[in-house]
Amino acid sequence: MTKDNIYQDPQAPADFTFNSRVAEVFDDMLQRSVPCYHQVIDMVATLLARFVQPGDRIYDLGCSTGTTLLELSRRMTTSELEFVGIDNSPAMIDKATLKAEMFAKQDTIRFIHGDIAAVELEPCGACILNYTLQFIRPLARQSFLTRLHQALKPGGVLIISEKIICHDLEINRAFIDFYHDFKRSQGYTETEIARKRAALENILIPFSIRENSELLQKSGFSQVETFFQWFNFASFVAIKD
Ligand code: GEK
Repeated sequence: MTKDNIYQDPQAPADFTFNSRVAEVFDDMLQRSVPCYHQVIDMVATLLARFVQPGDRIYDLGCSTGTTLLELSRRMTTSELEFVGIDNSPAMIDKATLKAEMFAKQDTIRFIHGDIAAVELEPCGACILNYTLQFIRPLARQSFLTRLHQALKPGGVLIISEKIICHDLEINRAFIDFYHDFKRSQGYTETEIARKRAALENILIPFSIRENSELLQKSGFSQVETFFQWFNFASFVAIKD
């Protein structure tokens, strides 16, 4: 796995983009930047095993290099599921496609280049949006989630993981400090942490748990629960009635 040292470079882009340089180091970047990344995938697999039906289509929206779908397809082999990953970064889709070929999963998983806020979604049993809604413009989020609600079959499941903010400023500050401690423990320097933070300003826009839950409810999901939280990261599950 290629090591992420993008923000050691003073010439790194001022605004974060999912270009080929990022795609190259992305698996290392996510593991070292998203607390409990693999545990969350594990919990997603557990939830899906419970809620999806044989033959269901499972979308991973903002699938990046395909890690989640590769893991799901490895674990959920019995019920003939159709796995579809969509991402608007060509470099990510190229990498995901290569990884699927490497693990002989090219017949089980389709990776599609497209804007998740615009592509036509076919009826599905599950939608996964891990660490991706935060990159969709806040004003576009509700209509986007409403489209996901429409695409899901009754009983279908939506899974969302996000970086989150807290309404209490002191708690918010503490959670961000704990997150930066985590990044230091993963080998990132102060400069890398500060540069990445500046590059994500106005690009990654986190909501609170309450705002995300309200957004999901306004988009048609009456059942919403948090199934995981690590300080300023949370995962939600919502079921379509
Ligand atoms: C994982 N879920 O491994 N349309 C399609 N893709 C988009 C859009 C959009 N409008 N906006 C952003 N992306 C993955 C990690 S990363 C999270 C998701 C992060 C894509 C973008 O290209 C990138 O691949 C992904 O969403 C976000 O669990 O980098 O913090």
